[in-house]
Amino acid sequence: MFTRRNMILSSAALGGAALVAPRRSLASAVQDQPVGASPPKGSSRYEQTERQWEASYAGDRDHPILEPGLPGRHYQPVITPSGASLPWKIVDGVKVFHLIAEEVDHEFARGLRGKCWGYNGRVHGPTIEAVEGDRVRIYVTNRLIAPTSVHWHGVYLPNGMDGVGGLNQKAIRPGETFKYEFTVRQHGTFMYHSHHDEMTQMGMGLMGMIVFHPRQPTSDYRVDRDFVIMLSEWKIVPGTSRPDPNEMTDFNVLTMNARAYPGTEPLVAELNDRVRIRFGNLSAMDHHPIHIHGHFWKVTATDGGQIPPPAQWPETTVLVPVGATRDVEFVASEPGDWAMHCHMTHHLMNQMGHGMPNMIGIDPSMLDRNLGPLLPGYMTMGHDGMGEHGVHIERGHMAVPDNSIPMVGAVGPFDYITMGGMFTIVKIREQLSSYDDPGWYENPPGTVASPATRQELARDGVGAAG
Ligand SMILES: [Cu+2]
Repeated sequence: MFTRRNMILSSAALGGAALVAPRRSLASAVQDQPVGASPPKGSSRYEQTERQWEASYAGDRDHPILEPGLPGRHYQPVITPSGASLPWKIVDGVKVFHLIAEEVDHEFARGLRGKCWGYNGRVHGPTIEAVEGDRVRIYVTNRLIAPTSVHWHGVYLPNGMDGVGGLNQKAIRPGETFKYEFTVRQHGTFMYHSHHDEMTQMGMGLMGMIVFHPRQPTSDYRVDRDFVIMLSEWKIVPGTSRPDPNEMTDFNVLTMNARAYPGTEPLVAELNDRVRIRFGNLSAMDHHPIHIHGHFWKVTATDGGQIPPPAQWPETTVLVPVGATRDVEFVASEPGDWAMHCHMTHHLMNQMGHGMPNMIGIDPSMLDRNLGPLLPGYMTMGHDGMGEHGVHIERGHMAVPDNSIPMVGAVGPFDYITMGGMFTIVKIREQLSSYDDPGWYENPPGTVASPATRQELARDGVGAAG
């Protein structure tokens, strides 16, 4: 229950004093302040509110270890498009995972590969899934050329398991295997990432998602499709394959689960499926407003936990800040191929979108004629925008450097799709025999925007050019 008192308590907890003050004394300090309509101190309603606050913010440090949660029985596994979940085994009632940090030859999209760092042969690392009450033991083997560590972002755990190199543990040297162990005391969407030489190692791809399922899910937790998407950004100079982790502003490969459109795998749902998408953002410098077409969603959780239903809010664009997760949920009520993408237009460009001169409105034909004898095949681009780049590259009119991808897009069912990067498609179909990619949507007759006829223009009194 959100009351004014809770809000005051929680905002007090966000203040600097909370870093050193024991929770109990902080709460009692706040008790002395007059707080409008909150229940009187000492009343049972007051104590109940206090307990709820403590429970929702502190979790249960003595959470019992329960039998390991099993897929299909205790939880419905999540789907990581273009990715996978990390396998585990049970040893004496403990769920045992093994992450191996290593160099990975990773494909961002057809035509662009990177020498990245990842886990278990993947960029990003596989999604770690567990259930509240699970005792988890996660081995981390370092096969990199540099020391590393793994931090479990948003997770309650003993301080020495938090994975901050130098602060909480010795860095894991190349060749060493460390062991992290804790009891899962919460549910929600979290992340893991290197917390040693962070700029370099996260810029190289050392990150992944964590999902903890509730032990006793309420009916509103159940969904039909539960997707996980990590947002990140890279700098890869066209013609090279090593991400540049020193880049600070000019990222040119923007990814969902480390894939750039057209490399992203679509999200497939059947009509009226309940869909959850768990976004995480570990980009170096950019927040990403992720927008869905044809629907709105509710923001249902952050990496601070579930938002009570009365406090959830509807949006069509959820801002996923750096270092945060956001869960959104919606009903797939509208059939079709719906775009879902970051709304920052520069995050919809693949490599080469940056550092271009502004040519809008300039007639380049004279320049091209003059340069033709010197540079056969030369074509000035950009005088009508960037949309034509992809088309020219796709048709072979324009060469691109080895190991690089066009600025934008891919061939779509109607025309060239002029978006790349942090873009994917939510495919909703009335009937599905499987959740495999169903291909392009077949629009019912008369439901596609098309050129107006002469008769229609005359009927509606709309003057047409030409
Ligand atoms: Cu973005």
